[in-house]
Amino acid sequence: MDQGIPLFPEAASTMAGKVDALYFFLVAVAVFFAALIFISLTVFALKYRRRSETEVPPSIHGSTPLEIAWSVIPLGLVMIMFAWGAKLYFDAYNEVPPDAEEVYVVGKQWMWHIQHANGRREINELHVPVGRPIKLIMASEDVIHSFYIPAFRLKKDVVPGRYATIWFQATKPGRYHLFCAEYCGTGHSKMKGWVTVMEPAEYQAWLSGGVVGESMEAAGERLFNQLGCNTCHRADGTGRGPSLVGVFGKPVRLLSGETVIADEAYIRESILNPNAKIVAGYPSPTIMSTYQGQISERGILQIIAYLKSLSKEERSQ
Ligand code: HEC
Ligand SMILES: [Cu+2]
Repeated sequence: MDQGIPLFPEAASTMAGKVDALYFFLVAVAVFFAALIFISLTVFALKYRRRSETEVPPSIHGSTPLEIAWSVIPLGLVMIMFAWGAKLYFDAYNEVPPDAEEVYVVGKQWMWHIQHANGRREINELHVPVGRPIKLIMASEDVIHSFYIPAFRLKKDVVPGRYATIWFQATKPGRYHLFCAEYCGTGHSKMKGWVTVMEPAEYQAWLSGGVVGESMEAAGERLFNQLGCNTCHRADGTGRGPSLVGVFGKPVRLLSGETVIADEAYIRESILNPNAKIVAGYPSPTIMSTYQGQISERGILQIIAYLKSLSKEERSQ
């Protein structure tokens, strides 16, 4: 892989072929028109060159069919590019398969912290099984980073203050480059690593091999109790705040009359800026104080994993 400069990065995800097809189409259109223009330029220059000092060409006053042709054909072509590109974008970033395995990623100057649901952590390394959809839930601890795996044709900015989610399905075991694709300070060029795609059995062994700490869920539960969230948010609903059992993924009625889905971003905002959205039936301003500065992005992701598990338990009952 390190020999020479390959013309094309390896293709190792279900998206790669689709992105390349669009890319080849764009290149083909560009090459076709570039050739058409250069050839006509040369032919016309030769064919219609001035042959004598007195030669005066006939004057031409426009042509409606020509005008229509050179407006409609390019319009058709760019609409194809637009629709094709938009479809790929939605496939890549929005249509996350519901059975995707979740992996949590935190970017910080200048490394990628990765944590798997069972608690296994890695830095600048991401291990995934082949042939299974993986969803990455990504946050930044400081500035904008961009998570980039060329072999998967996958790139997503990770902006502080919000979650970025992407998914992929690797198709080929191997080791692939991982980069930060957004200039993020002096150490930016060192913010890179490897994605290792493994056979499922090998991956399972790897996953359970190096767990030193607790699962995301368990860490979240511990934090939840440590920070005193459990004193107000009691499972039986008798606390000063609402019970958070079964809240994740469901619609929440707000004091403002709006209804929002309790997704990752909503939970994060509830912890860092509790007044932004107050649950219907509770006083404004809220009695919940902000946890800004008391909890890291990773801690918030752990609490989210814990709240998700509370929703799953409820569903399976
Ligand atoms: C002093 C009591 C109190 C503490 C401590 C507290 N909360 Fe809250 N929390 C509330 C109240 C009251 C609400 C409902 C009003 C609102 O939306 O702010 C709430 C709302 C929420 C919501 C939105 C719930 C929903 O049903 O939509 C989440 C999520 C949440 N809190 C998480 C946390 C977490 C995580 C912690 C600990 C880091 C925490 N809270 C600590 C009182 C508290
Ligand atoms: Cu970076």
